[in-house]
Amino acid sequence: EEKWWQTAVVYQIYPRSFQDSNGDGIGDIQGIISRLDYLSELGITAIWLSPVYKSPNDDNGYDISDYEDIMQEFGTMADMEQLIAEAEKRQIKIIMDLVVNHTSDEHPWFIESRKSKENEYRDYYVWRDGINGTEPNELRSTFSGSAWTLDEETDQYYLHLFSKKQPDLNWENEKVRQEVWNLMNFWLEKGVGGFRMDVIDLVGKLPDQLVTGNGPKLHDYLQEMNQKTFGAYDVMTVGETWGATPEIAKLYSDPKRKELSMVFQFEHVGLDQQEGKEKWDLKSLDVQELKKVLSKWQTSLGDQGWNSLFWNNHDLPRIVSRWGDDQKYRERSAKMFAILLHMMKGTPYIYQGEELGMTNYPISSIEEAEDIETINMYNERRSEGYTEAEILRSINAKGRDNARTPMQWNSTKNAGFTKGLPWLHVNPNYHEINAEKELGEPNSVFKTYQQLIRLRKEHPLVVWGDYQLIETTEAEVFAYLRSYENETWLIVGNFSGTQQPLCLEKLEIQHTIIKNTETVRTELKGILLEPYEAFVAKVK
Ligand code: GLO
Repeated sequence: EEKWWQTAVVYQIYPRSFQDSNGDGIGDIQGIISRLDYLSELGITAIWLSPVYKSPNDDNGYDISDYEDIMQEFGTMADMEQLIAEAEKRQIKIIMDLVVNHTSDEHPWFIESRKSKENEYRDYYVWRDGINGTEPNELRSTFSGSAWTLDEETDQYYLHLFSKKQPDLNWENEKVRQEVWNLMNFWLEKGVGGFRMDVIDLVGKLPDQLVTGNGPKLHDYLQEMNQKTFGAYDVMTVGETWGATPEIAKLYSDPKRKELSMVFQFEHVGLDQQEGKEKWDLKSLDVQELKKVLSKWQTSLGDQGWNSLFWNNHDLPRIVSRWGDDQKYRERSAKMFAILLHMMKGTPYIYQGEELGMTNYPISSIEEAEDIETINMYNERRSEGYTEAEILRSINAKGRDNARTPMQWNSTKNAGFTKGLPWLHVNPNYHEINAEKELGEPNSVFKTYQQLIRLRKEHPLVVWGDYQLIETTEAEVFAYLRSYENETWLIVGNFSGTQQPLCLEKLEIQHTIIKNTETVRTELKGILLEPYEAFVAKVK
């Protein structure tokens, strides 16, 4: 049975950086509403909204102090209801970011919990005694340092797999799960189109056994969640699952198990990181490996799952700067990434500004960083003896601020993002790269995304067709076939800044469907691809 989210294209909004409407330098909900027509024009059918709930912003909204209220800088509940209604008028669904592995330490539950060992909210969180005056064990926070912080009030440690201001909820406590179901139902009743579930693979943790991801009760909890909340609604749910393999993905998304619609897998975005180390420990991408990993995901889920397709999100650097060329071949390489991904099987996600080919923002000193993950890592590595230059290289390659700079709307001051002082630096290349300019050009990156979305809507082959990787002589040429009911499309992308030979003896081009160069391809035997060239052709 076909689901609406299988044909959807999702656009991720990071509200803080999307559009400011009141001049405080921070994006807001009215700003988003004012840009819905732009999103309609692009053609997307759902918005994944990064958190808009009340939050002290230690981690830009991923630390929530009230799940049923809106962050003051972003607006009010009335604004939020208006956003849902205005989006619906344009056939766009709103997918809420569900951050329930942890809350803010300013959430009333935690304020109560830390008061005394006897408090009725004590067991909402994970409290342990220290051992010989130090942390209960060696669990580490994703944002550097120990995952345990001592709270003087009761002389016990609480667990936080992220920042100190993000205490982990104790999902073993039935009352905690009931609170989560309640808040989810609150949003479902408001008419949202589903949930993106932040680090959901962590909620079954067993901290005493050093188990964080994929704990033994994880899937019981998700089945319970499905029954108690969205199971009765026609919504989409996507879990953020960092370590997922295809086998693990099926546990979440096999329709028979009644858990989630799909998960985000991150295997491909870990390929430029040294084995067993942190994301900051860089290595260059091997395109052959990328082809292998993406193809494995394309072919292994079968009817026990559904892929989510993405290069970018608010945690990742911009793809054109990361694996493309953000200078000479910026537009062409941005389109190459778009074509390769949007022709795959699954639900594509576009992160704000990706459709313009927005680039990373290079920083030259730590003072320019805003992100807590980056700042904590910097301090930790400085104390461990890394050089300033080494650390800055990692930050420029992988830091989360890269993708969080304000959306580039036009060439007026601050790229049209705000009339005030932007909370984070605007990339100075906004005169070159902005939405207004790209809407006016026939061959912009925006137009390529728009065309790709249209192709997905018009051709069932793009949604349902089988996927087959083609072995090419050159490692840097990514080629695959999609086929559906006697029709076959060939998708080719050159991942390098130099010409690359391609020879496909058995295929004949019937006509080109989309491309990113002037070159018109009529044959496939012994051709030389242009740098970053990509095209899609109907073949036989
Ligand atoms: C990635 C999240 C990230 C949050 C973290 C804590 O892992 O998307 O942005 O900082 O999950 O909520």
